[in-house]
Amino acid sequence: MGKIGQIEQLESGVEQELQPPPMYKVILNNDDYTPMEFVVEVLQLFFNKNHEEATDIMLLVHHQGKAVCGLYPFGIAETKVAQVNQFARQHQHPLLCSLEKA
Ligand code: TYC
Repeated sequence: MGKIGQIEQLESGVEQELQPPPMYKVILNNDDYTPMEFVVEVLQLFFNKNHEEATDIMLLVHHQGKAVCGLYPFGIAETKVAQVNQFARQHQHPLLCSLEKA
């Protein structure tokens, strides 16, 4: 067990704040209708990927059904999911972004 874990076990309470926040995976899910180039644009706009990285992730989703596009604390993950789903709806695409505990 690491040092921070030991402190937490000895004196649970204030020291809990030293723990890193729980992280959440932001997931892109495949569908049959969203254009590939739109997904690449989403990955560049919301997840700071370059065109090559974005294309690789998009193809992973296309072939596997889903892929992780980023790992964030809950508030940031939740905001990314809402922003991506709103952006997709604005453009009339069914693209679905979701969240899983890491
Ligand atoms: N499967 C889509 C197509 O063939 C492309 C796609 C990729 C859609 C990734 C969603 O998250 C996605 N146009």
